[in-house]
Amino acid sequence: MSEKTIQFDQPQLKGTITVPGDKSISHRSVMFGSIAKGTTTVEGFLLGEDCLSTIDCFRKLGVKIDVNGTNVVIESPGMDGWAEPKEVLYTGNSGTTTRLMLGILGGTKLHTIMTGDASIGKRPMRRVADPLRLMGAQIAGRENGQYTPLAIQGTDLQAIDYTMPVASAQVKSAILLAGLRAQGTTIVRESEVSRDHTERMLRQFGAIIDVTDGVVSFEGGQQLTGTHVNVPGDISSAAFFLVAGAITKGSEIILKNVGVNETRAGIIEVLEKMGAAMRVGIENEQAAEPTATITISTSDLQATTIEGNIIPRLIDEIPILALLATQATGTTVIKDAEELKVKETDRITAVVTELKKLGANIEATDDGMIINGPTKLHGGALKSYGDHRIGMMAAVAALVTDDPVTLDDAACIAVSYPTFFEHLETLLQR
Ligand code: SPQ
Repeated sequence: MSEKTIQFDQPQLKGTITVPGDKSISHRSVMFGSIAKGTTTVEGFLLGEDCLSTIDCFRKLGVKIDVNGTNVVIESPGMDGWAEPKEVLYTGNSGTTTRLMLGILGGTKLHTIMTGDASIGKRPMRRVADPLRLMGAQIAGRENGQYTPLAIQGTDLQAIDYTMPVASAQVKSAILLAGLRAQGTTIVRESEVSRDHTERMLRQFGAIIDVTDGVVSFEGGQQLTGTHVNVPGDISSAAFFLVAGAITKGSEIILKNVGVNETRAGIIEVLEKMGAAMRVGIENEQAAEPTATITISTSDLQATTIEGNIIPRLIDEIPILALLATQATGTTVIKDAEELKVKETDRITAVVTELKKLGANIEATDDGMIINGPTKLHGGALKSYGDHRIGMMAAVAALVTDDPVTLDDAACIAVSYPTFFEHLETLLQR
């Protein structure tokens, strides 16, 4: 545990930061680079703990991965050349690593065991294991494969036509990755579109894939070819500074290199709807993953309703949007977000409990929360529950509290944003 007291005296945030690499895309760059035979180079890789867990797993499978700052070089013999690991594959705190690896490992010829930290041990895995079993995958684990540790005996797979019961990019991606090795055409049907980095990267690595009206389909047995991946900045990390800039008096922040893939950029729409003083300059619309420079200033915010198919496009931003709503005029309603309950912690309970400690007028509902604002927040002793996004929400809250915020475990922030406090320091006007 690393307790941290966060205190600011009439803070103002000004200046420019370049947001670190996207976590979802960084994971996938290593996974795809390891599946492909040959060399893949990655630029802008996120050196967060979750992505380092993914690298560690593939090294244990015999893939050569060199990390030099945020540049990564992957040299792989291709999936058929992977070695059966002598050790357990440790996925740390990373749901993405655990769930996507399950899809990848199911179609190898290898026996592997995967486990993670205490939080991973509580996160549901049958949402992935069940469709993979329909493809023929052999997966064993606690409560019939619901919880880690998971043992996977790789085998031949058959394609499936699967209708997603929940909007989840991890479930979709695990099936698509297993589909690479399956016989036949794998089809995944989504009623609400989740982040599509896997589909985009499949194309980047040379696969032919069709995406029409929420239906993803592609032929198994396609070989991937090593390539260059440019990882944009993570909009889920940028979100903390977008909100910090909007709620902290006398601020103007420029965020560079923010990934604005439309399946991730729901927060921009919400900020616009709430009246944020923000400019979004898109730079390379044609890139595999477009980016933008975003400027945000102190804003006069109005409450809003966040619901329906925008939820998967901003699911990880809800903790920080809840804080934003405490500073907006009126009642903000967040619904259709029950998926928050199965993240690193139950993010509905965690957000409501912690913001209440600061004096927020916020109530939990079954599928979200209701927040009345604006409220003057005071200080307090907050818990992160080991969840990086709750930790960063607490730190940003300290910008608008009149007393210090003490955070029980600030180290967990390194999961996705190891330079978070440095960036905050850069922006603070002393
Ligand atoms: O990897 P992990 O731990 O699941 O990370 C989180 C996060 O907040 O960083 C969720 F807790 O992001 C997920 C995201 O919520 C990353 C992800 C992906 O890269 O595919 C997809 C989302 O999860 P899901 O369950 O909706 O597919």
